[in-house]
Amino acid sequence: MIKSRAAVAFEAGKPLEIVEVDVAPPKAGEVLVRIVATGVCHTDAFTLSGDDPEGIFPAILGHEGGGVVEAIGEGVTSLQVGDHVIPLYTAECRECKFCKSGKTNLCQAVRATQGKGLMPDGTTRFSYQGKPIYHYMGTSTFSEYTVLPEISLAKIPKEAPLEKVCLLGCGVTTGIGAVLNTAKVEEGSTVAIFGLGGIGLAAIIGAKMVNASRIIAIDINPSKFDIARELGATDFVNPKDHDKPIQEVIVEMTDGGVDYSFECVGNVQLMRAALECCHKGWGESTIIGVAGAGQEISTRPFQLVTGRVWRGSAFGGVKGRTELPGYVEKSQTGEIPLDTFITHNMGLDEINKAFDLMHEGKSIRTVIHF
Ligand code: NAD
Ligand code: AHE
Ligand code: ZN
Repeated sequence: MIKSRAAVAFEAGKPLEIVEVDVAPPKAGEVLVRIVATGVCHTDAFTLSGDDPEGIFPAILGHEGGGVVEAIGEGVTSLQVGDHVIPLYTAECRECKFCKSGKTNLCQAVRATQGKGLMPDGTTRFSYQGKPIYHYMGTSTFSEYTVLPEISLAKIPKEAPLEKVCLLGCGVTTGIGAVLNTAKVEEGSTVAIFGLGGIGLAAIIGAKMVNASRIIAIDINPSKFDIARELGATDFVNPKDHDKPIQEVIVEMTDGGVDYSFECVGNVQLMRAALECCHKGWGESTIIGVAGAGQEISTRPFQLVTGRVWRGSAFGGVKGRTELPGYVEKSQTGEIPLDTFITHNMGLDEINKAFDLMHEGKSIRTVIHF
């Protein structure tokens, strides 16, 4: 057992508490990681709010980390002590039906236990005062030390700054990947991006990478427009400035609708708008935002009958162990400007402030340093 400073979510809807937890050593096929830095993603806030059907408490949240391998369990072959890694909430075993399909990044090797807050053997490595603390998304990066399956770690070059590339563990990769891997946006396309947080802004980078002809950035918080412009957005729309439904505004701006849209908020009404602002005959809308328990999407089936397509994307369709090193490289060459996303840096003790800044619309990403 080792001691680890961690931000524990003891109850839904309550602030995280910084305590010293006990971390058990890695078992077979597992790896102990010292987290150097972690981003805070809206999904952490979503689960803390109690809206996540898979939310389980007490747990150690966090899924956007960067760290160093401290110890390996029996049988671990792809990682060594000292390796730099990014934890993956979407594992990549390369052996399951999903991995072998060539059609999805949704490896299912450890997904069932991960959703229950447990390691693959059905137990937890975290405890506090002798009582179990659950894992979260298989990553639990809000802890100085965490344990993950070997297949849930992407090895990255040691030169890459962990306090920046941690953002590739979720938000930045998700937005870019949704454009490149899920929607496969082509050069010259028109694109609408709903929500300009870490995910939506990263989707703008993806759209710029493929030379989209128009990138329409939509947010009810106009303070997000400057960064969107810096990253390559060409048009800016605040739904609050319009009396008519936002899909009608976009359709009018684009001679019938966009080729591709992305919902990066988690609002089911906005998901409908994002679908309905797509061009008749071919427009495709990708849902990235996560909606709470009991929420459902709706539209007239005629929207699909007449050629629009509704998709969804998890972690941008990215296979982490295989593809993340390439994303890290792009961040080092500046093609993925991670600094633009990091609006705040702070220590673990201040982590609740990171959640406040997100809810107040004042941050894009806060990086927590251990
Ligand atoms: P964020 O809070 O940083 O950004 C959300 C943005 O949406 C904010 O700028 C906010 O002003 C804007 N917004 C809110 N309501 C809006 C509305 N009605 N119209 C237009 N804009 C509106 O969040 P984030 O970290 O960027 O995450 C965005 C969503 O993506 C969340 O639901 C998160 O859970 C989800 N997510 C999904 C994946 C995935 O793999 N599918 C990965 C990461 C995050
Ligand atoms: N647990 C929730 C859904 C949460 C969700 O959709 N998670 C996204 C990642 S969000 C990262 O910030 C995801 O990848 N889902 C795929 C998966 O396998 O979890 C619920 O509704 O039960
Ligand atoms: Zn996330």
